[in-house]
Amino acid sequence: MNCTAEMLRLYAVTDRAWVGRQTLPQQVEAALKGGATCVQLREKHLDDADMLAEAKTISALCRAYHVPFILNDNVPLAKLCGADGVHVGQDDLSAAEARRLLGPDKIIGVSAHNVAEAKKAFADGADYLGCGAMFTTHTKTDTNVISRQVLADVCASVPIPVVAIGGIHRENLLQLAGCGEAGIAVISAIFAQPDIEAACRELREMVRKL
Ligand code: TZP
Ligand code: MG
Repeated sequence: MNCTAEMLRLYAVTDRAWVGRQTLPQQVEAALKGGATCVQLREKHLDDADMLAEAKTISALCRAYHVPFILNDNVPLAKLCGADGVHVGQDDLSAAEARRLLGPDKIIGVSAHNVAEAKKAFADGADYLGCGAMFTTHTKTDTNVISRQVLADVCASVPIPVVAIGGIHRENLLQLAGCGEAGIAVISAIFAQPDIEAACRELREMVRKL
């Protein structure tokens, strides 16, 4: 097992849409100071050279805070930048292929929207699942909202930890209590906030009640 439930309590997923006065690494460091337990670099538009440079910087930061660093989608780059693992969606390469390329020790996360996808990802060697979207979100438009019951069914269907994602913020977070998830994965409720460190500290405190 490469991934524990503790690692997924407060999973900060980056989005440079809100990079302003601070750089993305500075924002990530604020999230780490506030108690993020895992960081995923999710870049949809950077070229490989820029992404590699950024991934190396953020990977080193996460290592300093003893927090796993996960790269979205890009398995070859994950190998090059020293990431602890990758996260793949249903339209990316399979967990089995990612495992073959990365070896037994890296963390592999897979997005699952239902029990069938969850079971397949587990059988393919996933270490954790991301499940959602739990609420309406403006951050990712090509996603559908699933019910609490689907989240609970996904959590019960596999022996690996599941992190809930999608539209989660301080006002709706506790609606997910009792579904069996290990924690929450969050973009805008962290990176769109004026004080990222304080936002993380508050969310980290709240996830104790899940
Ligand atoms: N996958 C499902 S919903 C989502 C992703 C990446 C977006 C999450 O962003 P936010 O801002 O936390 O709703
Ligand atoms: Mg993807």
